[in-house]
Amino acid sequence: MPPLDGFTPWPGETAARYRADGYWDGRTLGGLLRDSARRAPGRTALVEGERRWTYAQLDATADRIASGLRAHGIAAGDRVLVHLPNVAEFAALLLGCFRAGVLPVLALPAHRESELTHLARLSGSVAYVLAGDDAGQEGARLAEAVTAAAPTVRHVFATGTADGPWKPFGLLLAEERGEFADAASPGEPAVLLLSGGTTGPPKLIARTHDDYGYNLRASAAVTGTTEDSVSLVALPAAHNFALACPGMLSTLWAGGTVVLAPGPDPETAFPLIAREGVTSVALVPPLVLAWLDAAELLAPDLGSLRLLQAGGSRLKEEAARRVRPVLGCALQQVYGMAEGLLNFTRLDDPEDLVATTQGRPLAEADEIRVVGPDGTPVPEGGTGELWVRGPYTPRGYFRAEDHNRAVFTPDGFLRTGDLVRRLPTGHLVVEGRVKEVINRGGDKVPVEEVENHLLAHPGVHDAAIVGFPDATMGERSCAFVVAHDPASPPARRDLVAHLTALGVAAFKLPDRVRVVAAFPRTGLGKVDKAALARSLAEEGAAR
Ligand code: J2J
Repeated sequence: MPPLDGFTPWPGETAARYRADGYWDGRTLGGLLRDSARRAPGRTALVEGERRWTYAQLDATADRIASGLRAHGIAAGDRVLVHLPNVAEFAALLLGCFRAGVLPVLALPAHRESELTHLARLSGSVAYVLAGDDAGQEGARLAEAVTAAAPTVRHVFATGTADGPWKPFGLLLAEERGEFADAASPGEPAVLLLSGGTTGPPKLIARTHDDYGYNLRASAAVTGTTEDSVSLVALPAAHNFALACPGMLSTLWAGGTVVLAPGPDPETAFPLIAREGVTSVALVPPLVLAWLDAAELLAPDLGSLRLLQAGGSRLKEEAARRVRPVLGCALQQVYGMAEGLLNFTRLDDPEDLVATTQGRPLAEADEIRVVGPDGTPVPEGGTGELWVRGPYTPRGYFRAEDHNRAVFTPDGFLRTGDLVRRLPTGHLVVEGRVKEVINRGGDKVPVEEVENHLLAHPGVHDAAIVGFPDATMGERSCAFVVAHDPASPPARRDLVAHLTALGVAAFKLPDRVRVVAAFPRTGLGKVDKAALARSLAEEGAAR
């Protein structure tokens, strides 16, 4: 298999060190399930609704999918765009891909034509897999849009029973023919994850079997995930947090049980927790708040729950301190990124650290710098941008050379764009960011991408998006617009319809729109977004 072009490997010496120190163990992600299945074939691996799979059954299904991919001419090194909710097919497909050396490209369920066509083209995917039933007509539109925009896409498969411009997912399941010989190489990319937001169009991050394998094993260790664990996957499993920290894959590596929830709301999750004896779950902060409020109201049976992980955006201290008394389980804060670096509060950390910090790095080998605007370290305890280099933080985005030159330092540090403060214990507090992303309760709104979409509206002369504080979501988005014709400026309704027609994920739609005559400018002539944010704050105060 030729090496994948567009992937930036770690330098040879660094890679050798990670291998020698045991971070990279030379195994493949396809092997992780095989090992668990050999240890305990009869244990329950996966639960989705009324459907259940033992490890032996899931393992055999992964083999059948690996063969099915081959039967459709999908070879090792090929990419497949995966756009599925939390259904068993998602797990089976991923494991089959790993075994076949095929790279899943993980789109989020909320993504629409705009994101999907971009991801299909960027990755050069040969197939697109979507949920046929749930999406109905929408699914047909997406399938047509992706195949029309990305000529590399030769196959579309859909789960469910609805007819559409696709083949049924079941065709990917070849007849059982015994164990599929693992076709992957540990040093090569295993999966392409979507970045939580950078400048310009969405970026992908290629994670290797070696690096993601470490991510899985170490996440299991730091969360106490074992074969006795029952992990509820309530956030979209396609997101790094719910996929591998520990989420779905790390739990399977540890031999525990994965329970896929159709949604993260308390009404769905609480009965599942009681029914399946769920021991851990990962949530974004707005959901933590929703769970806390619902638990106070409903007094559900959450007796089995031992750990609630909160991450994706900053959890307020007040919410953090309610977790144990209200939900009866421990809290773990997680500050992670699809780019690699993960920080966790530890299970034996003092309560104050758990309530007030976003954790410390997972690996001893994670090299952390906290730097000022000039790139030199800030004094110990000061706030600065986090730079990182380490055994599960790849050295470049996938096929994004120009961007990589701007975002990675010549010696391989990723400039995360997050502003952090480091305590003497090594714990980090996320204080803000310098990157142009709005963190809407864990959903990342890529500002530049949405601004460009707004500029395509005939009534928009110029557009600038800023965040504003929100008690539940942490932040929401406001689009400031300069109209082409000040006498008839576009309304929010028009702009939302425009973005929806372009196929932009719903969480990127601006929560507010403000029409202005001109943008305030900084001394350098750039749009003064701080001034725009202040004008929103004044508006709020004047109410
Ligand atoms: C503040 N900001 C946070 C936190 C992420 C585990 C957990 C989260 C993600 C994730 C992930 C934050 N407090 N606790 O992949 O495995 C913001 C930062 C970060 C960006 C990454 C995981 N946790 N953030 O959120 O790739 O700004 O990953 O750089 O979606 O989310 O976004 P994403």
